[in-house]
Amino acid sequence: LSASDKEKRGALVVVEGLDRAGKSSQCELLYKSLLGMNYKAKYIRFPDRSTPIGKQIDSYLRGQSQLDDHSIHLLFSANRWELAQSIHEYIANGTTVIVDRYSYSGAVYSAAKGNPNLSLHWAWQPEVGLPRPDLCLFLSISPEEAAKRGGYGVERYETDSMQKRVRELFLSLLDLPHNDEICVIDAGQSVDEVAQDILDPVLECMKNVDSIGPLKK
Ligand code: DGP
Ligand code: NA
Ligand code: NA
Repeated sequence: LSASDKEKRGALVVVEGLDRAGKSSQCELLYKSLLGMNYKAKYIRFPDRSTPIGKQIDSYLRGQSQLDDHSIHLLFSANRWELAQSIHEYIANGTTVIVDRYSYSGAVYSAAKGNPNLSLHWAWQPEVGLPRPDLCLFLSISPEEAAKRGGYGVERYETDSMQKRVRELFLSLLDLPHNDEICVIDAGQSVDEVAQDILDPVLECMKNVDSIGPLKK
């Protein structure tokens, strides 16, 4: 690494997509690639099921508890806020943070439930002020293709109708002005091809990091 690379802050890179788009595998590959290139990197995923709030979310997702739609929505958001300070700290010390799901999943999955009192706009508001990603990689795959990958599991949102609505809402969110840093990746390709498509924009983004700001309305 050059001297100027060492002084730079880390980048905040978010990976988003439907269930079974390959996010977690790609996050791990990206994490290992960056370490292999001697960059400091950290991999985190949301929901972080290890915290007390995360345990409530885990129980909800596995169908072991019922919660009001707004209530669970705010818990997911609170789970991101729990880690906001440590994300800032990692980035400040030069560590690039790779995040498996973030505010985009947060807004989209809740709005996809079709509750008339829970719009995408409402769902976005608790995210305002969280560390704003430098880059969001959207792993794009059709719900049909995703479902073929070993089938969905038993968790709450893993149904065809839910995934279809989630995809439509993801696509509508990509057009909004707070998301100008989005990069759409064809996640229907092989694991290696997807990894290659991801690495270039991430390295480019790491070169160009500027001051970090908050997510906007
Ligand atoms: P994962 O562990 O990545 O498979 O995510 C668990 C499930 O939770 C997945 O179906 C997506 C959903 N999810 C992730 N984040 C949020 C969120 O902030 N809000 C809601 N409603 N759902 C979320
Ligand atoms: Na899942
Ligand atoms: Na995943």
